[in-house]
Amino acid sequence: MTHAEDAPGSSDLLVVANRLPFDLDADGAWHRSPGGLVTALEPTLRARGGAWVGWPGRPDAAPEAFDDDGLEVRPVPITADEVAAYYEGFANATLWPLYHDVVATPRFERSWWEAYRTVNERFADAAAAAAAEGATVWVQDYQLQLVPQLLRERRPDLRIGFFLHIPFPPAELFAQLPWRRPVVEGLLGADVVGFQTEGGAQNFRHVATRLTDATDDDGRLTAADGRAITVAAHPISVDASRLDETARDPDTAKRAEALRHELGDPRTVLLGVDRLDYTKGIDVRLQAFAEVLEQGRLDPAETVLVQVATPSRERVEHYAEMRDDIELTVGRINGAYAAVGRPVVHYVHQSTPREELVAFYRAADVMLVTPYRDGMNLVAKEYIACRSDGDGALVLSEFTGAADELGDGAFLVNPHDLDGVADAIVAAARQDPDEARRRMTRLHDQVLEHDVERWAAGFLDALGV
Ligand code: GDG
Repeated sequence: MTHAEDAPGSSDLLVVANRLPFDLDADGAWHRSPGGLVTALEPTLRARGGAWVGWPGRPDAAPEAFDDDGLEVRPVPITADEVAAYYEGFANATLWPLYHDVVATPRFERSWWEAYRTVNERFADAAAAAAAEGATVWVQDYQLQLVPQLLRERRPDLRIGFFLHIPFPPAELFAQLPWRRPVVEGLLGADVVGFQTEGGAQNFRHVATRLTDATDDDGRLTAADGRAITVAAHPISVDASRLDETARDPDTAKRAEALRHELGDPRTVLLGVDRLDYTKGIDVRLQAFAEVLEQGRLDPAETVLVQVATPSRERVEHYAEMRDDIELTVGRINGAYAAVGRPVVHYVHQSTPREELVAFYRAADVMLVTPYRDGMNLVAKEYIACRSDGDGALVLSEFTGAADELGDGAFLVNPHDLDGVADAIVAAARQDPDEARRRMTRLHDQVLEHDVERWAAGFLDALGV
């Protein structure tokens, strides 16, 4: 590992994230894994000879750094034990449930915390080694909250930003964390700390002033050492113009039509697309749908719900349980309402190719996004970006970051209120077509304007890049 006394690296702009934009396979070959973050940041990083520091996704692998067309790729190795303790443990069984309103009970394990600290130190070492004198480093997400401070200790010359993709919880919940103070101090190592919503930013300011000597002056924190820290909302978005283009492609329209046909040409197609995660409220939308069918408000002979539930974190305890519950519910609904060969719920527990997902978005009359808590929820924005035709409707949980921006045009629901979700499903499925078009056109314009590129530019601007 390289420490501060070594010569600085050569990158002026670095992204530090748990994962690299490439996956390493068992044969040692790299495969691109293009997410929204990568799409948004790659052009800027390449233009500036930037670097990406992250884990290659394979335990115990320690591949060499390499250059990919102007982007320096710096792998950080993580052992299998650390994956279990740092990633599956502290990140996904402690922080994830704690930051999502304790929807599941967080586990507080001292050995997980130790591993989290060790791995955060390794990321900070790797970033410190790659950064040029005075470089800007943008650290991503809850897996790496200690990195800003650790990096500042190693390289006080750097400009450091941090963005949290998930919600930052209210002080009363955050206070449960036995390591609450070091986590806040970790984040306060940054010059700019960004959140998805103003609510998250407020929660953080509150926690920071309560747990440390930082003071808050109208959104600008001053840390105990006198440094000014900007804390603000930077709502993330999607690569809207590319989605819009794919959705407008005649092949997509054809595929969407074919999908509806394969579903039995129903009058109404409802759609859910989520990582199979207990925060996403897949259970509530299934229950609400079942009630709507039971009450005869939608006819099972002419309504279909497609739920794409992408496999996720299968080695984390709560996830396996939740999967069983959801699959049981799907079976029950089909048992009660489907005709032979005509399921009312189509459940896909597989990763779906991007183009196919866009065709699903185009085919769906109603998109169901019902998380109990979600930092932003990109699926809601992707659906809207794909609806340049002005059709479709969005049922959206008020507990998503997306609701802050899209609340006006969506059918907002409280996912804890089953009656309310059921009413919204029916209202969305049966809304007046002219009113529907007005709503969707407004939403589409909003998402196309506020896309992920704008998000990245806004954050980098706040960092002074
Ligand atoms: C975290 C925060 C925040 C899903 N299934 C498939 C697939 N997906 C894609 C979606 C979307 C992404 O995964 C999921 O993004 P979300 O925002 O909905 O949720 P998280 O994964 O929980 O993301 C969240 C986000 O970070 C960004 O800051 O919005 O609040 O929790 O892009 O399309 N993509 C493909 N096949 C699938 O089967 N190709």
